[in-house]
Amino acid sequence: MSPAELEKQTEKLEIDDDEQEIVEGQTADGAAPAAKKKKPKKKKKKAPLAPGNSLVIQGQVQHQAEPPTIPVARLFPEGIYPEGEIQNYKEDNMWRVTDEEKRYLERQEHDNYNEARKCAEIHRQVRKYAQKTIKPGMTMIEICDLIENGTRNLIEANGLSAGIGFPTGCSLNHVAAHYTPNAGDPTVLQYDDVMKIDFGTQINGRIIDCAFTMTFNPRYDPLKEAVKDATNTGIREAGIDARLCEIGAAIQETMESYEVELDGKTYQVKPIRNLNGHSIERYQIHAGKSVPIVDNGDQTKMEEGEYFAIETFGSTGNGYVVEDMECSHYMKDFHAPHVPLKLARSKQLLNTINKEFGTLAFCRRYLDRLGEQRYLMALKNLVDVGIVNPYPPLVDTKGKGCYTAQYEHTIVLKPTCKEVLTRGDDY
Ligand SMILES: [Co+2]
Repeated sequence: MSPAELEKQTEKLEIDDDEQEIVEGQTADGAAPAAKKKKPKKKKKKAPLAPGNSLVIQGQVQHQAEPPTIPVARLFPEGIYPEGEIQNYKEDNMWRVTDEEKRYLERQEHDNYNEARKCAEIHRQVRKYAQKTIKPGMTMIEICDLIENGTRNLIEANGLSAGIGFPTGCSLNHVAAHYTPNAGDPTVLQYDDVMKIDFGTQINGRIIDCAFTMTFNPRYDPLKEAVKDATNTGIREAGIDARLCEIGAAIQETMESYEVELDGKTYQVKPIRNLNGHSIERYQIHAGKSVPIVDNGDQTKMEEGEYFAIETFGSTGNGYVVEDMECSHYMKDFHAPHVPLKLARSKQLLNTINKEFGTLAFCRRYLDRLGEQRYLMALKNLVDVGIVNPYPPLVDTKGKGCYTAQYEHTIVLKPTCKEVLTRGDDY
């Protein structure tokens, strides 16, 4: 049974249960003949918290609204969010599943996992609406607004403690990553576009980083399939003590086993060899370890407790990206030096950045909405002195036939098992 079917069935069972409860309620009101013996109250089975958009609360099925506006905290009033997909560790680490000490350690972390699961649930609900709603003809700004407003509503955005994790990537075609529109960008989504939607959510700095690819022309389906499979390969190979280069090699092998035909030409899908997954820590989207998507010889191992974004990119171009186009993404350097700033405008802009984003990534549109104006010189100054780093779009070969796709999940290497926090019934 697919997760979607399972969820539907669970929901149906729960509704049946509730109907029964209503009947019992009427009996208690004295509406039924007194002779009727009251049935012992059946212990209500708790609904499994399946990832999805609905939950049964006291006989009501609560659904997310469209567009998404209901804070997830209201859909999960007990404050317990659905677990992601659990994958057991392999071979040498199988003992962890039942080990008492590891189970104890894992229980200690419950609140942290729950926070990450809340972020992941918001991602699932927002992307479900995005996948249903985004159509050719929309501007890139409309697309980002839809996703970002959804995130802000569901997470109850509140400065640094909850909100958007990083700018919404909506890179098109040969552009693989780090494109989001700046104000006035007139770009309109086309039927033949390949768009990577890469957006994030964060609570107390715990960032969920998760991405998918949207296309409308079915000719790209094998490209998407290749990358989805490659990302799932990376997730499967990830684990405590797993070597990064071996994960990369497995991803590469899967990716390259696919071909895609475009305009009568056949392309072997290539991994974009200078793009990586990455470890994530609080308020630090790239925490130091890179997860390659080719065999790069890196012998570094993954470790217990680490969070990773496992992301892979497939391309029908060179399989190599360079920086190009106007920059929209910026982020304060996590180890930014303390530099005395000469320009008052730069100081003021840095105050805004510290207060609103800290070391989280942001884009020019986020400064615009905070009311910042004519900030480009000050921003350049902060870049020049090394406090802020720019992240321009990353592009593969421009030209006919170059398209790139991406899939990404956030996982956590818990003491007893691996949890794919952002898994949904879509990918
Ligand atoms: Co990422």
